[in-house]
Amino acid sequence: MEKKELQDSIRRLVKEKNAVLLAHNYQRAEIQEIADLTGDSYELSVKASKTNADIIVFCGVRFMAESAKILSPGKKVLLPNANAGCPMADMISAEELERLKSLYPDAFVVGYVNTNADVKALTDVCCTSSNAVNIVKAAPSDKIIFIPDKNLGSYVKKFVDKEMIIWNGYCPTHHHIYPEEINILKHENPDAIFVCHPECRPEVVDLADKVTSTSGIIRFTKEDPHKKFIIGTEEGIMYQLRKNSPEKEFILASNGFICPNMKRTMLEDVLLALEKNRYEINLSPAIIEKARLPLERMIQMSTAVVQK
Ligand code: CIZ
Ligand code: SF4
Repeated sequence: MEKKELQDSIRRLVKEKNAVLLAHNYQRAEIQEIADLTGDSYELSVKASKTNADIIVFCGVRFMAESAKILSPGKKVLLPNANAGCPMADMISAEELERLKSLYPDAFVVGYVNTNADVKALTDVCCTSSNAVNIVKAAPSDKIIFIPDKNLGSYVKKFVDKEMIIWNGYCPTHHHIYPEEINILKHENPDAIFVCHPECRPEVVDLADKVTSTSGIIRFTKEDPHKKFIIGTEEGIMYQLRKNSPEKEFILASNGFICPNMKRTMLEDVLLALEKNRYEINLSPAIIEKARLPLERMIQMSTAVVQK
């Protein structure tokens, strides 16, 4: 089938089955083009939970579809490509977190949303890349276990005066971008602003004019008066940037800035997901109940900080 034919068939089924089609900011352009909602994993999960759809089709990676299920236990949640995982989320298991917690029983556990559901269930609060600093500041302890991303953890550490025990996980896609590449691009484009994601290594983050989440990058580049931006995050975001700011120029920090897992989902997978109700996310009620608490606490704590 041609792209347009596939897209039309998907849209027809989305409607027929009362589904909502979500696409993460890193998905292929042809998927973002037909999504009902695009965004970062957390905002997509929250927005989908507020719809009256019976089915959530989450084009992203597994932990994201799990978060959607945690916030919408009554809905069927489908991950169109069962192999779309997140290597960073897989870098810490529930057993490893249990062991770490037993070494620091008085620490407060802050987990980046990029964690699997059974790990989330063992955290005290979740955070996103845009609220991580505020969540750690608001945590009711001066001792923090931060999982799983060491790069986001060391970024947060710069802004808080707390003891932080940071897990050694990282996103292979963001971690493999080096400061040398950025320096060359900055030299070639002295009029460009460098915007990057905090999952990048600290030497890259240090070169940034703005550090924020994917949705933060889309918002910032739209509002900022500059005309040219070097983009330090996954390639899929270029679709949103060009759509939101067609008059501006965006340069991807590296040609290799591609997450293979985010690119696994193809239009054919989305069509089959809707035709065959696959691949359904199944989590035990106990995990859903436990993993929901840190997500809810994140909302309470980020609101508390904003009001201060
Ligand atoms: O949680 C997300 O959506 C990720 C992985 C990135 C971001 O900053 O939006
Ligand atoms: Fe995981 Fe990195 Fe891919 Fe995001 S970009 S899904 S953090 S591996």
